[in-house]
Amino acid sequence: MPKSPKPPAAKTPAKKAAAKSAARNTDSGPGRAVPAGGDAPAERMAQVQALAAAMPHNPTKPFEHGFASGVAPQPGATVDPDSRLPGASTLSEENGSGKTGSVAPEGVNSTIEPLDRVRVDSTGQMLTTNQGVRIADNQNSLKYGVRGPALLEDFILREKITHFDHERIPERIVHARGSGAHGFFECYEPLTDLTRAAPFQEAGKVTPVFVRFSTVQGERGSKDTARDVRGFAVKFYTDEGNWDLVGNNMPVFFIQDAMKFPDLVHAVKPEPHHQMPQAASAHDTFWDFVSLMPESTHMLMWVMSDRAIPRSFATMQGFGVHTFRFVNDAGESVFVKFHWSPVAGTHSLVWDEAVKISGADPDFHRRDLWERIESGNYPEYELGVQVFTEEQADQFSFDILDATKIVPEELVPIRPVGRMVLNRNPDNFFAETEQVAFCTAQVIPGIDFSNDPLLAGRIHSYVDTQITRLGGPNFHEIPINAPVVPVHNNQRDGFHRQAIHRGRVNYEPNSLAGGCPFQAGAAQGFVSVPARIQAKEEQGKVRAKPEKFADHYTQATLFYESQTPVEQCHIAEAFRFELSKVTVPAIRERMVASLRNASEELAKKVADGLGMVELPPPMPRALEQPAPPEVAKSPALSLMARPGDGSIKGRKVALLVAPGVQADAILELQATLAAQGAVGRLVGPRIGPMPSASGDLIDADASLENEPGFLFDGLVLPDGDEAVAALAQDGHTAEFIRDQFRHCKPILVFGASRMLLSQAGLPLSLDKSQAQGGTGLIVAEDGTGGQAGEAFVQALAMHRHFGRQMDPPLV
Ligand code: HDE
Repeated sequence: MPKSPKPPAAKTPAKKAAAKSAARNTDSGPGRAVPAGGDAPAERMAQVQALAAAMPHNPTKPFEHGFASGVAPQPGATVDPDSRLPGASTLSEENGSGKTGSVAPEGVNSTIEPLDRVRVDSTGQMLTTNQGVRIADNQNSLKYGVRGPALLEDFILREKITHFDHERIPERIVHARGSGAHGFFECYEPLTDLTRAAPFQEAGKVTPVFVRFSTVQGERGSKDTARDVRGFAVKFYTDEGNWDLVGNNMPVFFIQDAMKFPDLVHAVKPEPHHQMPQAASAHDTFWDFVSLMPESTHMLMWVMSDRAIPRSFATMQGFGVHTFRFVNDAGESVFVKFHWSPVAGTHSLVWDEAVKISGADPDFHRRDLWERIESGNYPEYELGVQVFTEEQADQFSFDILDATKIVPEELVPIRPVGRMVLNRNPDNFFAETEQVAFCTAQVIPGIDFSNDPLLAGRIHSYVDTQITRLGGPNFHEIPINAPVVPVHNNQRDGFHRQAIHRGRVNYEPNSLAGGCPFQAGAAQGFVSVPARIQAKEEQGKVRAKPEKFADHYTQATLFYESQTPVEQCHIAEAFRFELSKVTVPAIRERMVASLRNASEELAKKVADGLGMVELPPPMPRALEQPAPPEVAKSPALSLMARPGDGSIKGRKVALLVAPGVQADAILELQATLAAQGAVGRLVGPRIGPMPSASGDLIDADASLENEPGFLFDGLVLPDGDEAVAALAQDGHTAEFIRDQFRHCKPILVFGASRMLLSQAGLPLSLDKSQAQGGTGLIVAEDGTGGQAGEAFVQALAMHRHFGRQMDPPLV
């Protein structure tokens, strides 16, 4: 095995920064090999390149033909990597935990220890069948003579094809499209007075977690940026068993009773006759259903807001949605609601941008999560709890068992209790992210359920669906699902059983195994809270909802009234867009009639946008006199209320370049961005090296064509007459600039590039009074960075500059 040649090291800090930036992208790269050095992603990129370069062609190809070759196959060509780096699935494999274990031991398929037990590293190993038989020839099927018929006895071909034939499992009926990551939860302080749940027992206690984010409506291969709720499912591998907090990025839901879930999902999924549209709620059946289900109005406000098109999984909140219970050692219980808040703040896309991204990069969120973790910008969230007693709950104007209602923060404040950091990418998507099985029924001592009828349905549903999806009742043994504590019970059989139990006893009580495994008892085992049921004398078995569930609009109004004007605008635009896609006018009218009960202003705006001449009369309400709400406005419900830590980590900036570019300011800014955890990409008319104004070569790692403007969080236009002339000649440039402008993202314009702005039909300066904190359009008279660069970084940290927003857009 020849060794792959060592890649040359980067010589100047600018080259190092360029290499670092190029290595942080997973979708396109520079035209020439980046030099090694800098940091781990750059080193890996250089080593992967060297490894690939060491095998410029397939040297055994000529030996695949002819009878003589067939009876004496050649060994395959291999190259020794310079280190283990290029062979790893992920750079984050070094971040071990009690669940993930560590890095796969070299060349070993180990059968012991946490997940290392099943991790396989094939470095330096020969190809084998699933039975461990070494395969001499992986190129040809077995035939009778080189031109003869294929033989049935070819067990190697049949094994390979049979496995391939079965490589797909049924996808999740909802939340099929998802991305996952490992990480940990760390407790801030003991919550022993409230709960005996293992993760909350000591300050600094660390519990491994696996998180899966998802969209709901689309199929497994659908786009990431659909308008949709996002799943936010967390599996805590605690030392008292697994606890799954299977939440969403919105704190309420469409329906109040599990009985309606199949109807909701049938209505939102592609219509059954023609299977359209994919991953979209903008169609007749969805709006037909929800307009007949006014309890969905509050959730519709959330789904029509920018919450439904997050910028990143790292910039969205998560919620447990239902009311749960905390239970302490004494068996005392309080109600609790769970909230995850991203340290990076809550940031979203705008709709036009989301639509365009879904074409250019359907993996936008998956890529963002992966790249953040690979480059050490670990997504982090704070867990907060709202805790209240049963007596308090009885006084609220709404029912805490109703999943279409929030408990406003002004009524019950959120107490921060810990943080979660996602610091390791899965080694293998299928084995981990696809096979992970979350379940609301999985709780541990210290956590219990409320009587929310939606939650009750979920407690049944998850295991049930997983039995089909994962092929039988033993999916808890799949490594990603297995707890980190021992499992002992009398279950033995079923499809794909892994555990091999000693002995003949598989029942309890028994004497033949000394009574083991024996029940743990209240001190150590799970005990359900013996909650009182407030059954009235005259009430027996019944199919009905509690009275307060009938208030369908008060909190929809609260949400809308609590948004900033820009957010209100986006909500109206989203309703307008979605309802414009409905083909049946009566459905539109019904929805507007319902909206009138939540907000006259919103209903009017939507109706105007839909060309309705007259507003339909308000929809009759299920409850004419709802209880007066405790709060009329909750500023915490605005996305703008959580700008985050002000960092620019994980952001992507396009630095446009072309031959003759004044590269100094561009490279300086690229280095500044890299130092703050952002990625500045050199985007040229094509990828590859090009001379700068000073004659040095710079290397574009993305092109105007392969990375369009809307994929970036900010744009820098360079100085240099020749470069600007070249960019001006490429029609992509004006589109690039217009999208950045339209989506209200920061633009920095150096010297000669001012003409590119005018060419794109944009003003050189904007009325600053329109935009608090600046317009995000920074024009530097000359071609140097300095102050302009700093202003740009600040503008980037503000995310968007909505002072520029216009409906319809200016360009
Ligand atoms: Fe789910 N849901 N759901 N759901 N849900 C599933 O379980 C269900 C609901 C949520 O990343 C399924 O394994 C019912 C609310 C997430 O693997 C299924 C009802 C919330 C995920 C199921 C609800 C959620 C699921 C599909 C109404 C927010 C993805 C595949 C009673 C609190 C988890 C699977 C992952 C997945 C049933 C409503 C969140 C069919 C019956 C409310 C994040 O079992």
